[in-house]
Amino acid sequence: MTSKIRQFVGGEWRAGTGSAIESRNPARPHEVVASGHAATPDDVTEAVAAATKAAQAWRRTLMHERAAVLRRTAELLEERADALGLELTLEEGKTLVEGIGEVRRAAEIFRFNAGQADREVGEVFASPRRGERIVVTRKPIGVVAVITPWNFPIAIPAWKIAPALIHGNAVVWKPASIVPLLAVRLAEALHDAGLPAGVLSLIIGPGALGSQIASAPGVHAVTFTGSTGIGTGLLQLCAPLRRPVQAEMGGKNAAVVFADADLELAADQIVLGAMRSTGQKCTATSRLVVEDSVAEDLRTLLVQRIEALVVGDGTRSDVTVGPVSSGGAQAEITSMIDDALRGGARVVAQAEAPDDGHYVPPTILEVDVRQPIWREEVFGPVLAMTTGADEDRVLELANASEFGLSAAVFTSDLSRTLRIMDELEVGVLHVNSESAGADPHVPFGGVKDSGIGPKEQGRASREFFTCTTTAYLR
Ligand code: UN1
Repeated sequence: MTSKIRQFVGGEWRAGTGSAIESRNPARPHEVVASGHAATPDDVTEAVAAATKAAQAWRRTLMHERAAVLRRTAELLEERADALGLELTLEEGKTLVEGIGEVRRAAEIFRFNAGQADREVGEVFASPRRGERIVVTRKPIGVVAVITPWNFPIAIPAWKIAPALIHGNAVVWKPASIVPLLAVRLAEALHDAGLPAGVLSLIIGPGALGSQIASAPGVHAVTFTGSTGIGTGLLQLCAPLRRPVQAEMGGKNAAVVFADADLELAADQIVLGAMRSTGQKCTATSRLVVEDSVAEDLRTLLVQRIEALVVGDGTRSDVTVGPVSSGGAQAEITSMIDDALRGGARVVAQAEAPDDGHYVPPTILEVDVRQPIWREEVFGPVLAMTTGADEDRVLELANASEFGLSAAVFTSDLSRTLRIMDELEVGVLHVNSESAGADPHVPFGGVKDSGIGPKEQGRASREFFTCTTTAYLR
């Protein structure tokens, strides 16, 4: 049964009067999951006007009242997790375990952010002048444009919308148009939880609507997750408006394996990091650097694990890797693998994949580090591998990237770990675990071309979603 794509503007659900849009199941591409009509530029104008109006009252509600709405949203998402998780799998392709897990993760993010009301909200400083205190308070920034990708259709929206709301902002949200159904579900949960009209609007449609929201008069800040190309475009769009942009962008995350590592553990974690969510995470492991002396042993362990993967329709309980998101993504990733092979790369391991959906076989390639596949983000189940003679060379290879989101380091040497914490140019470092994964209570985000603006998640998120006033009280 096909679900309805609806727009949510100023507290009202509407059908949308733009062009016809639909989402399809990447495991069974003939199957339409949701259909309806895109929003129009007029919807955006209305949504921003509604947000501007609603923001005035929302910022004045008690933080604990806002927290109650977020907590109720978390409960509703948890109650609906199985149904929404299935819809997520049908629309985005990840396995059902990943789909349901993601809905629960979104609930957890709302619950963490509700808890912000119980934590300190400002700072007090001593004054060098007698009879004075200096107090730093935080206020909402106003109306925030939220632009989200397709690979985490509910968790990434949650980790932008929840902090925006708890800190008293109104939101105009444009999700990726290939996963509209989960966006509708999250807006429904917020509406059902009692979010006042206009505090959140949902605009589904082509990318131009995202640019319109980001640059609309009345919007104060833009938070974005997606490709480095689109993020850079948003930065350019917003610079002359002097509008802050938080952009979480690409990654080319390395796993680094030293000779002293537990190789079985490393092989397990590398395959999870590279292949979970079909490699479609900005935090996925997409490069592997191994110390020469253990490379052959690690290859053997990786081959066993890759061959054990079951690629297929994510609704099947035996499947461990789903399809990629679309036919376009499938064609692009396949051509990157083919180009790499033509350029001299060698297949280390490859799983079987069916040919009746948008599947790409999970693949590990041994590459020359001058090849594009070593540098460019693939966003699919592909891991490029090389070796290095010693710690210095291995770290040099790991750092030789324009990106700097996450890394996974495998070692049992504490001194080495401490050196690596200083030397690796990444925003998120996992030692003896896979490169992906992010807890809701700690900062998340990259360095170099992977991100710009304050970090997301945890208390760090308030750096973006609030502005401060430094008050000298005498
Ligand atoms: C994770 O590692 O579980 O777009 C989350 C992305 C990241 C989120 C990764 N912003 O893939």
